[in-house]
Amino acid sequence: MSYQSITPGECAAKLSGADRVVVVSGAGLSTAAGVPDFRGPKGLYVTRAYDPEQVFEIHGFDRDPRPFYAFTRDFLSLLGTIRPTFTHRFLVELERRKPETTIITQNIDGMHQRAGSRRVYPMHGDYETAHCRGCGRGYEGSEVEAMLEHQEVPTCDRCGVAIKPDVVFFGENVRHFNEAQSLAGASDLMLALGTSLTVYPAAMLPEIAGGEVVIVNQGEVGMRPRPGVFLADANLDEFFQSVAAELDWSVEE
Ligand code: CNA
Ligand code: ZN
Repeated sequence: MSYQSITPGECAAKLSGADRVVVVSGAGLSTAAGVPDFRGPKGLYVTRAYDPEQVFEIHGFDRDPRPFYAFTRDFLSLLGTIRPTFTHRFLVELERRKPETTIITQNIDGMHQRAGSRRVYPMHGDYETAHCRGCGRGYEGSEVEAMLEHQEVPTCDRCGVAIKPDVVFFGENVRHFNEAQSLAGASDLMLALGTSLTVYPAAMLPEIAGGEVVIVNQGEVGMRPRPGVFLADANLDEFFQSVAAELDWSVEE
């Protein structure tokens, strides 16, 4: 069985008929803003600018947190210079019109929140808070950022061990998984956007979706086709510009 393809017009019609829309978003949503993904053509698994399996691996961090902080320095300074994409802004409009819309994101870039989406569950955590790996003391993301100005690795005031931002690493539990599961089950339409659907457990959410699923992703996705799952192999911003035009929604800058 192959995927049933879907046009922006058909996606617009599905959105019109839905109330409980659940969006599962991935790194592809932010590539147009200039943030490299993992598995896309310019992703970190291809360019190896950073090795994700080394940078985001919890035992590796405990042995040597420097590779993660080298990545983090670059990543945070990049975030300071970029803006949400059209698709981020489209999702803000979607929530304005359909207040039960929820976003479950695998992204750690905070772009949904910056764009103005309110019901956002960052399954892979974010840089808003941090914890010491030694004594567990909590820190604000802004404190860690300030320490980065004069320390290669921010360390705990109390015990001297490295502080780790609350970004979920390989080998750690994801956040909000129970909510994510029940939201997926209760959804009447799921949009899986810019995700290769290969990182578990986020990748299982479309499998347990209560209603139809529309995947918009350029390139391969790791989900088996089944009835009720539609795929557009398309550029996200172009696709949602067409969806917005079909719906006659104006999307704010
Ligand atoms: P992924 O496995 O890198 O997949 C991204 C997918 O998006 C790929 O299939 C790309 O081909 C596709 N894609 C890229 N650009 C576009 C576009 N403009 N339009 C349509 N499709 C596009 O990333 P996933 O999110 O599936 O994997 C989960 C990992 C990646 C999570 O742990 C994230 O934390 C992690 N990650 C996050 C960010 C971020 O926060 N922006 C960046 C890089 C990696
Ligand atoms: Zn400590």
